[in-house]
Amino acid sequence: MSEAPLVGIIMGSTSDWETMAHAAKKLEALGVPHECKVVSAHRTPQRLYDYASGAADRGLKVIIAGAGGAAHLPGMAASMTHLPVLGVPVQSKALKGMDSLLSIVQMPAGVPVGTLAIGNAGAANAGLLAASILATSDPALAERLQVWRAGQTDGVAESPE
Ligand code: RP5
Repeated sequence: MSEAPLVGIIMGSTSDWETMAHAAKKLEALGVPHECKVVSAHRTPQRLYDYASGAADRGLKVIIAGAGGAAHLPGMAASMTHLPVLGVPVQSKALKGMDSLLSIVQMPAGVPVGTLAIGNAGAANAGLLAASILATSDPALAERLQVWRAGQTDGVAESPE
């Protein structure tokens, strides 16, 4: 997208992209400018500091952060910005994402992370939720979101056959 990004999608590893692409796809479908970056809390802490602390000044409005295992990325990002941070627990191999979920969801009071479901559904919903947040001050996006939701409703079959 050529417009300045409003949503920053960050993930701990390139291996998270398969999951986090579902967030990007929803933002693309709704015409929300966004960027996607690999930012690891453990392997690239300085990159995380620079990204999170500079996000608001660069014009970002929402951050979606996905990570797996000992998933500190969403919480650490939230600690360095006042922007809303949506956390996506990526499904890990060893513990099927329960480790990711518990690492992200149990934030101490004072630094919130809006935690979504484990895996692809969580990533897709993070994209939709970011769009909903932006739509509160963007009537055209609110209209696109409602059209998208109506299309989803229309697409549900009445019978399984
Ligand atoms: C986390 O470790 C990443 O978010 C990823 O989900 C997990 C495994 O990373 P790789 O070893 O595949 O790079 O930091």
